[in-house]
Amino acid sequence: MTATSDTHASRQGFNLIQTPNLEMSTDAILEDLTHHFSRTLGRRAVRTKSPFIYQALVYAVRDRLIERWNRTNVAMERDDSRRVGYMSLEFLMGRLLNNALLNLELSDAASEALERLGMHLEDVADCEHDAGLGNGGLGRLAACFLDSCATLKLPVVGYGIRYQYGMFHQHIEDGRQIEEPDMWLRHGFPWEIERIELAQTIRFGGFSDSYTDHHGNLRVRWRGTHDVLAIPHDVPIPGYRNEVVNTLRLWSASGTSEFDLEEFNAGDYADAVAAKNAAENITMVLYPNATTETGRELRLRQQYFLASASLQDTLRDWCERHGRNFDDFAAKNCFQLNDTHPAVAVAELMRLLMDEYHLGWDEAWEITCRTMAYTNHTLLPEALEKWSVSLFGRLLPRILDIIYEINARFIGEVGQRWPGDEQRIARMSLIEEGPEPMVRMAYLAIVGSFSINGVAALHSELLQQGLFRDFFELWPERFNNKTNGVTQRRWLAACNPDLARLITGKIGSNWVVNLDELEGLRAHADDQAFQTSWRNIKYANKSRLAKVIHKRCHQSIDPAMMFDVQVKRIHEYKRQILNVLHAIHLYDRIMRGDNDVVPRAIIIGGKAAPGYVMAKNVIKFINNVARVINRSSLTKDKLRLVFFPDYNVTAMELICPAADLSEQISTAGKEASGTGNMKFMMNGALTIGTLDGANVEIREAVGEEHFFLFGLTVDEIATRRASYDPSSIIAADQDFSRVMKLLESSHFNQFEPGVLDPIIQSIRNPHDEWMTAADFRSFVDAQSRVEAVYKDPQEWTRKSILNTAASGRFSTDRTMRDYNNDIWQLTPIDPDRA
Ligand code: 26V
Repeated sequence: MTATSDTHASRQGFNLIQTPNLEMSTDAILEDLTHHFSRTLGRRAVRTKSPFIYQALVYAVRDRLIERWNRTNVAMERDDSRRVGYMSLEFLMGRLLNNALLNLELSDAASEALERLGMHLEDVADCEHDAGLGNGGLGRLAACFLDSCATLKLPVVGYGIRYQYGMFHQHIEDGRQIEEPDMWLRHGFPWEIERIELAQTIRFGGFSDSYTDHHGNLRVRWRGTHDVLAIPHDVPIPGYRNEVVNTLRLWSASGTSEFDLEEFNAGDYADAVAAKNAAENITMVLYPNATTETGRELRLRQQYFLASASLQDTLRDWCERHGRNFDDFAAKNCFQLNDTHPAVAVAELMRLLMDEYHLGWDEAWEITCRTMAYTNHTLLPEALEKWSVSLFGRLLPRILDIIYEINARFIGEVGQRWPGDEQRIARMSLIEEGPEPMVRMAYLAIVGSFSINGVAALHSELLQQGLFRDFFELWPERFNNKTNGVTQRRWLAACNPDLARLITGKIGSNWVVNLDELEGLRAHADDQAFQTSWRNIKYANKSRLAKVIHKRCHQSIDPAMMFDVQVKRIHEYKRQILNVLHAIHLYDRIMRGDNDVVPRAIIIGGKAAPGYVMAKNVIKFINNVARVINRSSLTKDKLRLVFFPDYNVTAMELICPAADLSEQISTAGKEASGTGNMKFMMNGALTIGTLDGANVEIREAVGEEHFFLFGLTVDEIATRRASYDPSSIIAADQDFSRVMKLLESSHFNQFEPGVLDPIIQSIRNPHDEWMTAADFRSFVDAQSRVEAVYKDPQEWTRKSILNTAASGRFSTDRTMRDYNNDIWQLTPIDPDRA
């Protein structure tokens, strides 16, 4: 390609390394802020809470990021760095301003500049809308990974979708969830840079057709397609004070002009515009994770759109730098698949290499299997993705051909290893046979990947021994564990500044980049003065949260109460129901005149997928019980139950520094890892939890005496299931019987007959998948141990300090080092070397 060397030369010619960094002083920030406010945005009057001051500040910060961004990209090109494309349908970024200021060491300058205009950074930062491009843990994990990769200088590009509407907003009316669309782009997204010059064409529909090329080779082409343009929008991801700025590339769908013109010539102007609209639908909305959302055609379109755009982008860049020589492609590229959502990338890379770049099957397959790596995030069978063969054939006919061929060759391999084992072949086939044959996306991901990992030690073990057992027997060397983490920059340094300062005062500030150094706090766990400061900060954080709760829920809670918190998506397996049963038990104790109840505010928050009826019933249940408890004069200083509405990343930044007790109470074997558990621990909460997901490792790290364990183990759950009889468990337990009696006497739904029946039935159902009743007694006993410790503030504070001290290994810095050592093998970027 002649264009190749030109592009390369022009990039080299425009040498950005020579550009000096913009100044980081207060004066310089103020000057740029006013410049952007008046010139870029064309505004005059400065009003507090105006989104334009926020935007102007972002532009001033972005200018400083862009220089570092350019230098990072120049360094990666110069060194021909091996790189990773982290492919994810979700990046739950939250707000970006505070994080960018922290990482660029600009917080003070920005704050002072705004003070000179009579404004506070906090108020200005409050104008930022969360980038809620994710459902929960999986999406937030991807965002934490990006922060850690940039901080470790790892050349990792995030590839995702720029949804017009992110995670819906939640309102509560009559105790029920009401969804409202999240129009997060209404005032623009000042962090992004649209790069129309890098747009890619994505094909859908049509048919595949073989032909013979000029050299007499039999080839396949995909014809008669309906095409959509994928336009990248780049978001800068700054490392912590290290001159590196990585890229999150989000794709947005747009109609292609060629396609419009074709329709237009046929005289169907309106149809042409409608088709453009249909194209743009692809990136319109983030899908909520509910089983009702499975099998939806638009979701498969999103998945293929992301996979194809990202792979084409990587191949374009490769060819610009190396021409059409793919000898080193696998040595220089790796794609990490965040769950099976982008797993169609396995077949798409085969298609691109064979049909577009004319490699043979074997060569293309070797490249694919050496570049793809797959992370599994769930054991729940209903969450395992399958797409009907007929939908695949209609939407992506050429991709279906390739999947069939991959499967035929794979089945051949299984047959050689286990001759005559037809059952095993049927179990392992990428195609599930039946009246409606389905493509099993997890199996496609496994067959095409050199690495398959789970997200906590227990979860990875269960994958190998259960869900993926057959594959583990075939390729044990491909399986590994990578325990999740969270970034301490957002989840301690930024969200809990007072605690961060106290910690730094004791052990220095290096924990911000090496979280293991928190171990140094152990030595101070018994220090009375340190304990007092620690407790005072927690109290102040609780007061801050109490104020927000008062504003949003019109509910007063005393910061002296124990803050007992469960915030996460509403799902049956997470057992919010169990938490409410305990709240009812405490209410019952108070009503019986028990004066020993430790004053407690139970705070529950989370969204239910709009189509997940039972999860919505759970929200109604929480709110109904809350209304009764909070109205009683007897409970006034003893017990509050609060449903925190519209829980999101920004809410967690307020909530986790204020928690005393972290509820991690899923049925053992159901929560792959959990990451909220890690945020709470880092901020000094004690955990009450089952032996599930990363709880196991949290307990190990802090020591069993500093963790409130309860509930059946994975094995016990399996053994008990066969003879599970909730009603006899209830009858044999006085406390439980009283709780159920209150529930069943309509005490919490006096004027709403029957509304809680689904909840009651699920608790009493012998086939209750989540076995809530089985863990009631053990949970209540563990909560009594919590009360006993909470009554001794010194002991509680000591345990709180020890929890923070032991949270070092739950940094995504550690997680990313593990991925890099075992899977990616990247060399850090060196943007400073000329
Ligand atoms: C599934 C679906 C299916 C229907 C369409 C939309 C959609 C969106 C997401 C999902 C995936 C659910 C898997 C998941 O979120 N797993 C969580 O991953 C966290 C990070 O590893 C982990 O901490 C949680 O335990 C795990 O539940």
